[in-house]
Amino acid sequence: MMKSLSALILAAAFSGMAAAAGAQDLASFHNNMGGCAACHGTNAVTPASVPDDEIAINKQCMACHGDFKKLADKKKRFDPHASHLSDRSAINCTVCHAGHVQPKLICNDCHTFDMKMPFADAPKGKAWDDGIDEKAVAAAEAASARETVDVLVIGAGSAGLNAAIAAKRAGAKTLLIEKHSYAGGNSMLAAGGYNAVGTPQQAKKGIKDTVDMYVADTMKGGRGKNDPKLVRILAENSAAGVKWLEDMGADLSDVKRSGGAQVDRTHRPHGGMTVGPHIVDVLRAQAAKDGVAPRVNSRAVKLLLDKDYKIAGAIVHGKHSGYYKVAAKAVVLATGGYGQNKKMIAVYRPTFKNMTSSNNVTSTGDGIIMALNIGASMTDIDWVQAHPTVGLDSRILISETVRGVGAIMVNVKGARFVNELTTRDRASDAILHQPERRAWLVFDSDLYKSAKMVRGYDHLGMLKKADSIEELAKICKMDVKTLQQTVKNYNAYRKNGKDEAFGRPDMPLGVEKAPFYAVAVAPGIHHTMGGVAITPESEVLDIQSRPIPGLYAAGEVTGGVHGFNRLGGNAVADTVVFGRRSGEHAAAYALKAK
Ligand code: MEZ
Repeated sequence: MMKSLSALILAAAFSGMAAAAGAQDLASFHNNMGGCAACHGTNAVTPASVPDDEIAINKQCMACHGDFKKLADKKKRFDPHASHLSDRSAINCTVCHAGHVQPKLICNDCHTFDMKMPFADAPKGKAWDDGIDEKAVAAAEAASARETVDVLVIGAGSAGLNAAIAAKRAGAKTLLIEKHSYAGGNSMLAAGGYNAVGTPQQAKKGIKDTVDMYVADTMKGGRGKNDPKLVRILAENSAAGVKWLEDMGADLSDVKRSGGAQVDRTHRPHGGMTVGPHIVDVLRAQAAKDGVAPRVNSRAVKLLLDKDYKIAGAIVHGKHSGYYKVAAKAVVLATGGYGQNKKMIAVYRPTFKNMTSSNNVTSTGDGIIMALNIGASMTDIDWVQAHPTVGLDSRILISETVRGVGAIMVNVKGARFVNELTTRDRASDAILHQPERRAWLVFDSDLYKSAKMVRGYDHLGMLKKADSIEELAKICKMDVKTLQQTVKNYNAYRKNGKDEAFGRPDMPLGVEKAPFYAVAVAPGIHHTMGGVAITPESEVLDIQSRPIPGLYAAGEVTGGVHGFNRLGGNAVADTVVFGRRSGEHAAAYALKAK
C-alpha cells in the first residue's frame, strides 16, 4: 500500500520515539500494515484524524485478531477477554491496547491483577484528559460550533443512556458523549437491582406492595430529608421503567429484598446475576439501534450560556479531536457522583477521606463542578453513603443481595452485631464500631448455589471456604465457640420465624449446609446523595431556585431523591426513571425553542 508523505513522517516520528525509549509500541509494531493511515485514515494523517470513538481502528484490530470471544483463553483463570469484555462489543480493543504509549490494564481500575500485556514496556504517555487547557477552552468558545444538536447528553451511564434514547425517540437531534473509553459509568458496577412497585414479577410472587409503601421506605431510609415530590415520581414511574427496559430486551425477572424495604421489590436478572452490566449492555445496544450510540473519549469541560442565561451548549474535549464547541438548545447532565474525587470527598465528607470506594473511576463530580460554575444550586451535597460491605482491602462491592438472600454478618470474633437488613448508614456505622472496624459475611452452600454473583467473588479469590463452622472460624481467625453459637442461634431464630437478637425481618436461608463460606468486608464510599437541585421535571435550579432554561439532570449528579441515605436498588431506579424523564423534558424544551 502506498503511504502518503505525512503518514511516512508520522511513522518515522513514532518509531523513532519507541526506539529512543528502547521499547516498541503497538503502533510502531503494526507500521507495516499500511503505515499511519491504517489507523488515522488516508486523507489527512494527523493525530486528530482518528475519530474519538476509535471504532474504525477497533474493527481493524478485530479483523486480524478476531473478536473477544475468539481471543478469550478459557484455560486461564483470569482472561480479560473472557470476563466483563466478552459480550460487550462496544468496548474497544484500544481501551487497553494504546497505540503509541504503554497499554493499560483497565481491569486494574477495580482489581489488582498482575498480568503482563503486549508492549508493556512502550513509553509512558500523559493521559489525554489529565487537566483542562483553559486557553484551548477559550479558543473553542470563541470559534463557531463544530456541531449543532437539539439535546446534548453528557455521561453515558444508565441515566445518560436512558436520557439519550428518550430524547431521540421524542424527535430531538441528540448527541450522547462519554468522557471514558467505554460507556457504563457507575451503573456498570451496580450489583443489586432495580426497585419497582406494581410489576408483574411482584404480582406473580404474591407480593403486596404499594406506591405509598415504596415512598414511605425511601423517605424513612433517607431520614425524611428526601424531596417527597421526587420520591413519589420515582415510585410511581418505577414499574413503567422496568417495562421500558424489558421492551429493549432486559431480564429483570427475579425479585428480592434490599435493606430498608418492607417487601421484596428489587428486580434483577434471573439466577442472581448482577444488574448493572446487564442493563448497560441492553441500553447501549438500544442506543446504537436508535442512532444515539455514545461517543466515547469525549469529555464536557464547560457549560455554555447565552446572553439571556439560557443553555447554549458545551465545550467538549475529544481525545484526538481536541477542544470544540457543541451548540445545543438543551443539555442533560448525567455525569454521576463524586465518590472517586478525593478532593471533593475531603471537602464535603472529611471523615471518609481515607475510605476505599466501590465507584467507577469515572465518578469524579465533573457535572457538579460544571454546574456550580454557571450558578446552579446544590442540594444535600455533603451527604455521602458508605456501603457496609466492600471487600476488605479491595474496591469490589459485596452486594447487599448476599445479605438479602441470607448471609449473616459477624465481627472478627464471630458474633452478630446488627440486623443485616438495616439501612446502609446504620450497618456501616455498626461495623465501624466493631473491633478492627471490619466484619465477615458468613453463608452456606445453598446461598452459594442460588446467587451467581457469589461465584464471581469466589473466582476472584475473595471467599474463605470450610467443611464445618469450626474450621471456618479457624481459617478466619474468629473465636470458634462464638461463631458456632452465633450460627446455632441464628438457625433457631429462623426456624421460629423471629430474630430475637437483632429483629432481622427476613431470614430466607439458614447457615446449615456445608461447605460454609466467609468473605471479609469493610465500609467503602458507594454513593454521593447530594448534587444539583432539580425540579420534578428534571430541570436544574439556580441559586435562587429558578430553573436554568435548557439545563436538565438525572441520576447521581442530582440531589434530593435519596435524602440522607439511599436505599439499595433505588439508584438504578433513579437513573432509569429520571434518565427517561430528563431526556423527554429536554427534548420537549429544545423542540419548542426551535
Ligand atoms: O443500589 C445499590 O447500591 C445496591 C443494591 C448495591 C448492592 O449492594 O448490591
